[in-house]
Amino acid sequence: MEIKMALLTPHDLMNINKQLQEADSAVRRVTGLDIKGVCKALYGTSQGSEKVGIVPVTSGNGIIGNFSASLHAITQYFGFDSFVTDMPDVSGYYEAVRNGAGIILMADDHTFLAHNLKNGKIANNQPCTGIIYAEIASRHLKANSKDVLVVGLGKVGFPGAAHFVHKGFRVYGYDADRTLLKRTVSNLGIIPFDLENSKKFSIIFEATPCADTLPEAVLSENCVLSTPGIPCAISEEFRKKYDVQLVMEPLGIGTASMLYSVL
Ligand code: 2YC
Ligand code: MG
Repeated sequence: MEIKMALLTPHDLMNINKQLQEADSAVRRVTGLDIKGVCKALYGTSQGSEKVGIVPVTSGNGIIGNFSASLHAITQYFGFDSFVTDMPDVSGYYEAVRNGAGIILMADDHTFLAHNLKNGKIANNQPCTGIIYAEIASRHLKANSKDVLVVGLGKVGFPGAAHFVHKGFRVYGYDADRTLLKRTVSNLGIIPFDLENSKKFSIIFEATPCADTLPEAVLSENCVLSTPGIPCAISEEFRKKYDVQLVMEPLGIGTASMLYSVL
Protein backbone atom coordinates (compact mmCIF):
# COMPACT_ATOMS: atom_id res chain seq x y z
CA MET A 1 0.00 0.00 0.00
CA GLU A 2 1.87 3.20 -1.18
CA ILE A 3 1.95 5.92 1.52
CA LYS A 4 1.28 9.25 -0.27
CA MET A 5 3.36 12.13 1.12
CA ALA A 6 1.04 14.90 2.24
CA LEU A 7 1.65 17.72 -0.27
CA LEU A 8 1.63 21.26 1.09
CA THR A 9 -0.90 23.74 -0.31
CA PRO A 10 -0.45 27.48 -0.89
CA HIS A 11 -2.96 27.96 1.96
CA ASP A 12 -0.70 26.06 4.38
CA LEU A 13 2.11 28.48 3.47
CA MET A 14 0.19 31.74 3.94
CA ASN A 15 2.01 34.37 6.07
CA ILE A 16 4.94 31.99 6.51
CA ASN A 17 6.93 34.71 8.33
CA LYS A 18 4.17 35.15 10.94
CA GLN A 19 3.83 31.37 11.33
CA LEU A 20 7.62 31.12 11.80
CA GLN A 21 7.75 33.94 14.38
CA GLU A 22 4.90 32.35 16.38
CA ALA A 23 6.58 28.93 16.19
CA ASP A 24 9.90 30.48 17.28
CA SER A 25 8.32 32.01 20.39
CA ALA A 26 6.57 28.71 21.17
CA VAL A 27 9.93 26.89 20.87
CA ARG A 28 11.56 29.49 23.14
CA ARG A 29 8.80 29.02 25.77
CA VAL A 30 9.20 25.23 25.69
CA THR A 31 13.01 24.93 25.45
CA GLY A 32 14.53 28.28 26.41
CA LEU A 33 16.22 28.32 22.98
CA ASP A 34 14.96 29.60 19.64
CA ILE A 35 14.75 27.34 16.54
CA LYS A 36 18.25 28.34 15.39
CA GLY A 37 19.60 27.65 18.89
CA VAL A 38 18.09 24.16 18.96
CA CYS A 39 19.51 23.38 15.49
CA LYS A 40 23.00 24.55 16.50
CA ALA A 41 22.83 22.47 19.69
CA LEU A 42 21.52 19.41 17.83
CA TYR A 43 24.01 19.42 14.93
CA GLY A 44 26.91 21.37 16.49
CA THR A 45 27.14 23.48 13.33
CA SER A 46 27.00 27.23 12.66
CA GLN A 47 26.49 29.39 9.60
CA GLY A 48 29.34 30.63 7.43
CA SER A 49 28.80 32.50 4.15
CA GLU A 50 26.87 29.72 2.45
CA LYS A 51 24.57 31.07 -0.33
CA VAL A 52 21.36 29.04 -0.78
CA GLY A 53 19.94 28.42 -4.27
CA ILE A 54 16.21 27.50 -4.34
CA VAL A 55 15.19 25.59 -7.48
CA PRO A 56 11.47 25.17 -8.37
CA VAL A 57 10.62 21.68 -9.70
CA THR A 58 7.74 21.08 -12.15
CA SER A 59 7.56 17.25 -12.03
CA GLY A 60 4.62 15.22 -10.68
CA ASN A 61 1.91 17.48 -9.28
CA GLY A 62 4.11 20.40 -10.36
CA ILE A 63 4.90 23.76 -8.82
CA ILE A 64 3.17 24.46 -5.50
CA GLY A 65 2.24 28.14 -5.31
CA ASN A 66 4.37 29.98 -2.74
CA PHE A 67 6.63 26.95 -2.03
CA SER A 68 9.85 28.48 -3.42
CA ALA A 69 8.89 31.95 -2.18
CA SER A 70 8.32 30.48 1.29
CA LEU A 71 11.75 28.82 1.22
CA HIS A 72 13.20 32.21 0.27
CA ALA A 73 11.47 33.85 3.26
CA ILE A 74 12.49 30.99 5.57
CA THR A 75 16.19 31.07 4.59
CA GLN A 76 16.21 34.88 4.99
CA TYR A 77 14.53 34.52 8.42
CA PHE A 78 17.41 32.30 9.57
CA GLY A 79 20.00 34.71 8.14
CA PHE A 80 21.07 32.86 5.00
CA ASP A 81 21.85 34.72 1.76
CA SER A 82 19.45 33.03 -0.71
CA PHE A 83 17.77 33.35 -4.11
CA VAL A 84 15.10 31.55 -6.16
CA THR A 85 16.19 30.68 -9.69
CA ASP A 86 14.19 32.09 -12.64
CA MET A 87 14.20 28.73 -14.41
CA PRO A 88 12.89 25.46 -12.88
CA ASP A 89 14.29 21.90 -13.00
CA VAL A 90 17.65 21.17 -14.64
CA SER A 91 17.95 24.68 -16.11
CA GLY A 92 17.26 26.01 -12.62
CA TYR A 93 19.92 23.78 -11.07
CA TYR A 94 22.46 25.02 -13.64
CA GLU A 95 21.44 28.63 -12.96
CA ALA A 96 21.79 28.14 -9.20
CA VAL A 97 25.33 26.74 -9.43
CA ARG A 98 26.38 29.37 -12.00
CA ASN A 99 25.15 32.09 -9.64
CA GLY A 100 27.26 30.87 -6.76
CA ALA A 101 24.89 28.70 -4.75
CA GLY A 102 26.79 26.66 -2.12
CA ILE A 103 23.66 24.87 -0.93
CA ILE A 104 20.79 23.71 -3.20
CA LEU A 105 17.20 23.40 -1.94
CA MET A 106 14.72 21.60 -4.22
CA ALA A 107 11.73 19.26 -3.91
CA ASP A 108 9.63 16.97 -6.06
CA ASP A 109 6.51 15.20 -4.74
CA HIS A 110 8.57 12.54 -2.94
CA THR A 111 11.84 14.15 -1.82
CA PHE A 112 12.70 17.60 -0.46
CA LEU A 113 16.50 17.89 -0.21
CA ALA A 114 19.29 20.24 0.84
CA HIS A 115 22.65 19.56 -0.84
CA ASN A 116 25.85 21.31 0.27
CA LEU A 117 28.02 21.43 -2.86
CA LYS A 118 31.09 22.44 -0.83
CA ASN A 119 31.23 19.52 1.63
CA GLY A 120 29.01 17.03 -0.22
CA LYS A 121 26.55 16.65 2.68
CA ILE A 122 22.91 16.02 1.67
CA ALA A 123 19.76 16.07 3.83
CA ASN A 124 16.18 14.79 3.37
CA ASN A 125 13.24 16.75 4.82
CA GLN A 126 11.46 13.74 6.34
CA PRO A 127 14.08 12.51 8.85
CA CYS A 128 15.28 16.08 9.50
CA THR A 129 11.72 17.16 10.37
CA GLY A 130 11.12 14.15 12.65
CA ILE A 131 14.41 14.67 14.49
CA ILE A 132 14.07 18.44 15.05
CA TYR A 133 10.46 18.22 16.35
CA ALA A 134 11.54 15.38 18.68
CA GLU A 135 14.57 17.41 19.83
CA ILE A 136 12.34 20.43 20.60
CA ALA A 137 9.90 18.27 22.60
CA SER A 138 12.77 16.51 24.43
CA ARG A 139 13.97 19.90 25.69
CA HIS A 140 10.65 20.61 27.48
CA LEU A 141 11.94 22.52 30.51
CA LYS A 142 9.01 21.57 32.76
CA ALA A 143 8.82 17.87 31.78
CA ASN A 144 7.88 15.76 34.83
CA SER A 145 8.92 12.38 33.40
CA LYS A 146 10.99 10.65 30.72
CA ASP A 147 7.78 9.18 29.21
CA VAL A 148 6.86 10.45 25.74
CA LEU A 149 3.99 9.57 23.40
CA VAL A 150 4.74 9.27 19.66
CA VAL A 151 1.75 9.04 17.30
CA GLY A 152 2.65 8.33 13.66
CA LEU A 153 5.63 6.04 12.94
CA GLY A 154 6.15 6.68 9.24
CA LYS A 155 8.92 8.50 7.30
CA VAL A 156 8.79 11.47 9.71
CA GLY A 157 7.53 9.76 12.91
CA PHE A 158 10.01 6.86 13.00
CA PRO A 159 13.16 9.07 12.93
CA GLY A 160 11.57 11.18 15.68
CA ALA A 161 10.87 8.11 17.82
CA ALA A 162 14.43 6.88 17.24
CA HIS A 163 15.76 10.26 18.40
CA PHE A 164 13.79 10.07 21.69
CA VAL A 165 15.10 6.52 22.31
CA HIS A 166 18.61 7.74 21.52
CA LYS A 167 18.17 10.48 24.16
CA GLY A 168 17.06 7.97 26.85
CA PHE A 169 13.30 8.66 26.85
CA ARG A 170 10.74 5.88 27.43
CA VAL A 171 8.76 5.94 24.17
CA TYR A 172 5.11 4.86 23.97
CA GLY A 173 4.19 4.62 20.27
CA TYR A 174 1.08 4.27 18.11
CA ASP A 175 0.36 4.06 14.39
CA ALA A 176 -2.88 3.09 12.66
CA ASP A 177 -0.77 0.84 10.38
CA ARG A 178 -0.02 -2.21 12.58
CA THR A 179 2.96 -3.20 10.38
CA LEU A 180 4.67 0.14 11.07
CA LEU A 181 3.92 -0.27 14.80
CA LYS A 182 5.29 -3.82 14.95
CA ARG A 183 8.42 -2.76 12.99
CA THR A 184 9.08 0.15 15.36
CA VAL A 185 8.58 -2.03 18.44
CA SER A 186 11.08 -4.59 17.14
CA ASN A 187 13.60 -2.05 15.76
CA LEU A 188 13.52 0.52 18.58
CA GLY A 189 12.08 -1.42 21.54
CA ILE A 190 9.35 1.18 22.07
CA ILE A 191 6.22 0.33 24.10
CA PRO A 192 3.12 -0.16 21.86
CA PHE A 193 0.43 2.22 23.11
CA ASP A 194 -3.33 1.67 22.78
CA LEU A 195 -4.98 5.10 22.33
CA GLU A 196 -7.92 3.87 24.46
CA ASN A 197 -5.52 3.66 27.42
CA SER A 198 -5.94 6.79 29.60
CA LYS A 199 -2.27 7.39 30.39
CA LYS A 200 -1.50 11.14 30.44
CA PHE A 201 1.71 12.54 28.90
CA SER A 202 3.58 15.85 29.36
CA ILE A 203 5.49 15.34 26.07
CA ILE A 204 3.70 14.33 22.83
CA PHE A 205 5.12 14.13 19.27
CA GLU A 206 2.61 13.61 16.44
CA ALA A 207 3.52 13.08 12.78
CA THR A 208 0.43 12.09 10.80
CA PRO A 209 -1.41 13.68 7.83
CA CYS A 210 -4.68 13.26 9.80
CA ALA A 211 -6.64 15.61 12.06
CA ASP A 212 -7.68 15.02 15.68
CA THR A 213 -5.58 11.88 16.16
CA LEU A 214 -5.04 12.45 19.91
CA PRO A 215 -7.77 11.42 22.39
CA GLU A 216 -8.42 13.83 25.29
CA ALA A 217 -7.29 11.19 27.80
CA VAL A 218 -3.58 11.48 26.80
CA LEU A 219 -3.45 15.27 27.29
CA SER A 220 -2.12 16.65 30.59
CA GLU A 221 -2.32 20.29 31.77
CA ASN A 222 0.31 22.42 29.96
CA CYS A 223 1.71 19.41 28.06
CA VAL A 224 3.96 19.99 24.99
CA LEU A 225 2.60 18.88 21.61
CA SER A 226 5.38 19.06 18.98
CA THR A 227 3.90 18.24 15.58
CA PRO A 228 4.82 18.77 11.92
CA GLY A 229 1.56 16.96 11.08
CA ILE A 230 -0.96 18.92 8.97
CA PRO A 231 -3.93 19.14 9.83
CA CYS A 232 -3.57 19.54 13.59
CA ALA A 233 -3.70 16.53 15.91
CA ILE A 234 -5.94 18.28 18.44
CA SER A 235 -8.91 20.65 18.27
CA GLU A 236 -8.68 24.30 19.28
CA GLU A 237 -11.06 23.40 22.15
CA PHE A 238 -8.64 20.82 23.61
CA ARG A 239 -5.68 23.19 23.09
CA LYS A 240 -7.37 25.83 25.21
CA LYS A 241 -8.82 23.39 27.77
CA TYR A 242 -5.38 21.90 28.61
CA ASP A 243 -3.32 25.04 27.76
CA VAL A 244 -1.28 22.82 25.43
CA GLN A 245 2.10 24.26 24.39
CA LEU A 246 1.74 23.66 20.62
CA VAL A 247 4.82 23.67 18.35
CA MET A 248 3.42 23.41 14.81
CA GLU A 249 4.65 25.09 11.61
CA PRO A 250 4.40 23.87 7.97
CA LEU A 251 7.91 24.17 6.50
CA GLY A 252 10.43 26.43 8.29
CA ILE A 253 11.41 24.28 11.26
CA GLY A 254 12.09 21.24 9.03
CA THR A 255 14.04 23.38 6.55
CA ALA A 256 16.23 24.87 9.32
CA SER A 257 17.00 21.33 10.49
CA MET A 258 18.02 20.34 6.94
CA LEU A 259 20.26 23.40 6.48
CA TYR A 260 22.10 23.05 9.82
CA SER A 261 22.58 19.33 9.22
CA VAL A 262 24.55 20.00 5.98
CA LEU A 263 26.67 22.94 7.26
O1 2YC B 1 7.04 24.02 -6.10
C1 2YC B 1 7.81 23.04 -6.22
O2 2YC B 1 9.02 23.13 -6.56
C2 2YC B 1 7.24 21.67 -5.97
N1 2YC B 1 7.90 20.68 -6.78
C3 2YC B 1 7.39 21.35 -4.48
C4 2YC B 1 6.83 19.98 -4.10
C5 2YC B 1 6.94 19.76 -2.58
C6 2YC B 1 6.24 18.48 -2.17
N2 2YC B 1 6.46 18.25 -0.74
C7 2YC B 1 5.63 18.78 0.16
O3 2YC B 1 4.65 19.39 -0.09
C8 2YC B 1 5.94 18.65 1.62
C9 2YC B 1 7.34 18.68 2.03
C10 2YC B 1 7.94 19.95 1.76
C11 2YC B 1 7.26 18.45 3.48
C12 2YC B 1 6.07 17.76 3.53
N3 2YC B 1 5.41 17.79 2.40
MG1 MG C 1 -1.75 15.52 12.12
